[in-house]
Amino acid sequence: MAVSYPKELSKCSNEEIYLALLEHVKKLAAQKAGKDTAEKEKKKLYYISAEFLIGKLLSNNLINLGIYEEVRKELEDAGKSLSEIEELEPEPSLGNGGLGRLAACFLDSIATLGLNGDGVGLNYHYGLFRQVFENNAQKELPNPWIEKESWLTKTDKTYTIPFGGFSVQSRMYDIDVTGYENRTNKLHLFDIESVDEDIVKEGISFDKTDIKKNLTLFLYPDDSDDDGRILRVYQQYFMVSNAARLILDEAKERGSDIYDLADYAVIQINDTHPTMVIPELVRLLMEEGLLIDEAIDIVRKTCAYTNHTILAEALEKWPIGYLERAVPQLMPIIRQLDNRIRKEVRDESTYIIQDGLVHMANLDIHYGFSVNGVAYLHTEILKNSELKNFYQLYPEKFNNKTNGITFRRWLLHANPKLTELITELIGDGFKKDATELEKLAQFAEDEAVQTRLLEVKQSAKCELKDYLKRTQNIELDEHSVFDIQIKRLHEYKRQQMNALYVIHKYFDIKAGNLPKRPITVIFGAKAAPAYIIAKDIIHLILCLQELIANDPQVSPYLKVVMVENYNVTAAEKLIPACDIDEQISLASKEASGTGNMKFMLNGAVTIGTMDGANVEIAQLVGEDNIYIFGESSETVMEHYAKADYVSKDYYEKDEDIRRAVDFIVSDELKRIGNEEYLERLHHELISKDWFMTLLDWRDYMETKERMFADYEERLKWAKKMLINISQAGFFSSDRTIAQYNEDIWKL
Ligand code: DL6
Repeated sequence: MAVSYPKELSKCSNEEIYLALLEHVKKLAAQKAGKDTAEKEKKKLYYISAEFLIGKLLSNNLINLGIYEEVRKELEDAGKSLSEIEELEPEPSLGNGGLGRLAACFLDSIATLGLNGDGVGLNYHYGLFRQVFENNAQKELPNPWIEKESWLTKTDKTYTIPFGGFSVQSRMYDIDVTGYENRTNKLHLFDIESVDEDIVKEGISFDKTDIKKNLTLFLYPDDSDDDGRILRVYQQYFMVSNAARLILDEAKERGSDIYDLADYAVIQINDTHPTMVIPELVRLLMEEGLLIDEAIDIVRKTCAYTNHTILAEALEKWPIGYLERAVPQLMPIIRQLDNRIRKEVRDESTYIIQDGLVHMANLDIHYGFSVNGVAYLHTEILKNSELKNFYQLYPEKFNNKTNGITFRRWLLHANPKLTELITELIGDGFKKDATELEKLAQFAEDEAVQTRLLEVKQSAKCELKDYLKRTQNIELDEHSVFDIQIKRLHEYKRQQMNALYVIHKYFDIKAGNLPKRPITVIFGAKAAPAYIIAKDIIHLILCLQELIANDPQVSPYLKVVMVENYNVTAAEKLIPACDIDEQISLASKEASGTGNMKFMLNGAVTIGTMDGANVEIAQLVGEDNIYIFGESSETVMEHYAKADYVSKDYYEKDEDIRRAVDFIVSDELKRIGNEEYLERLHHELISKDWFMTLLDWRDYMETKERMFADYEERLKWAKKMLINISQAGFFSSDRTIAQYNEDIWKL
């Protein structure tokens, strides 16, 4: 089927071409969806998630439908550029970070493996916020992405969703999820028609109490007050009530008599945001005439839970009062669920209701049939420490599913030149079976291949330079080392440690110790609007960026770049161009990380702690090909247990640390920055430092120096890059999804 352009291709505007391609892809995808569902598979997976960070879809869909090259060539022949056309596509910001991007990778792999599984979430009009920088600080703005013509298809599916005192009418919108040369599945996004985008005033503030107007406006609305938190409960219930109704409807259509629901549906609860699906499904089954014990029994066989964090504060606990107000129909069921546990289980720490709070993860673990962590170390920590009491109760439920990424987006699409080189060296089998990348190891000592790999990297660096110049007016020196840290801003991820290194280097250069080659330290991160210290860290980085750029003594050797509004599109440019990848979380705190996988796949070398999936990467690539530093997770957990970490001790005994930390409140920085923010961050670091920045800082700094020295041995470095790429196959989300299916979903 040919694309139908409105006029001769060379005369079309980019916008006309974009719209024609959008239409064409939707038609092709629909054809494949039609064929597959006609086969009527019995059991279906529902992946419920508050976030789906899907990124732009055009190229990805063209690749998955097998027509990318054909379309690109046709456009090129007519003097048009597909990458320029892609720039017109707005990026949906339906996610915050790794958790949402993982959900998007999973949908891609589910369809690619030919599995019957859809995503279910919410159609946020303004997504997460759009980040802009003003006065060296983050400011949040709405991030609209829904245009008249978009990937969304309005469906006929609507439900009446009851809340305390009122109800709303939902509507389901679908986005096609194309598998790589395979079936098309769906991402179902629920919405209500009464949402009013005009209620948003000043940045992203709006009346949080007007639920009919604000329900699906933003992902993660500000939860610094009761109204904001209750709004999250409304959103979560709206998501799961719609999901549960859809699941029941579709199961019946496929022949279920409801009693056998578990043979027709399996639900993956992605983090605790969708947890209310458990009581809601029980409630809906009871409305169908089932007894509560029957309903619970069915739900227990249907729901599985993925844990994505060990940060206690990130495990949701909702006050009973919120639930009674927003979703009063659910509280009696939750109480019944809790009472059953109280009768069966002695260990009070596992109860669902404690001190007036409903512990969402506890509900998942008691009433789900599977609990998984997202990397080996993370799952071990859950079993042996954070969720130990649950593990003792239900050892059979716990399992690990190390995260993965889709190579279609993060290699084929993001890095066509590397894809081409790999294909030339080992054929294109790796596109379907990522473990074939191991064949690259045979070229590890091949100088011609090493040289070509360095050329590919250089060209990606030039592309990033063009992209940042064009979109953000940032100047990069493509001959400098690109040292990149891109991820959500959180103290446990320790961007502040990297910033302290920058300060150290600044002093070094001032003292005449010049690096062999200029260094560009690139950050990309959004901070949650109410997370004050995270915003202070962004402020520090922006101030350093300005200070160094204006210092003629330092700027030829060191540059700091904070990319504005870091998102999937920016990541697709940054990752292929990266030399040094920063994965420097405090050991035991990063559940997995998936950026680390994307970077290694694109030939970056990682500096990291033994945390999350770094542990598995280190095992695969060996110690010569990753730079590990810092205290182990055991030591860190011991410090927490004994409460014996005192950051001030490190500050006082290490002169370099003290100098770097004190520079935060120096006159030079205060002249550019906000004194209050800088003082607050300084105070936090020396009086609290909950994520132990100063504990690991010296080792970090020394390891980084070693890395910069090694970087100068270009061919040896290229060998490290090659080994990283060759070992990345394990981190394909196709492997992860195959394991979910084999152990949990059994589709
Ligand atoms: O599993 C996906 C992703 C992991 O790779 C990250 O390590 C982890 O931080 C993230 N978890 C969350 C949940 N909340 N918190 N914090 O986003 O999940």
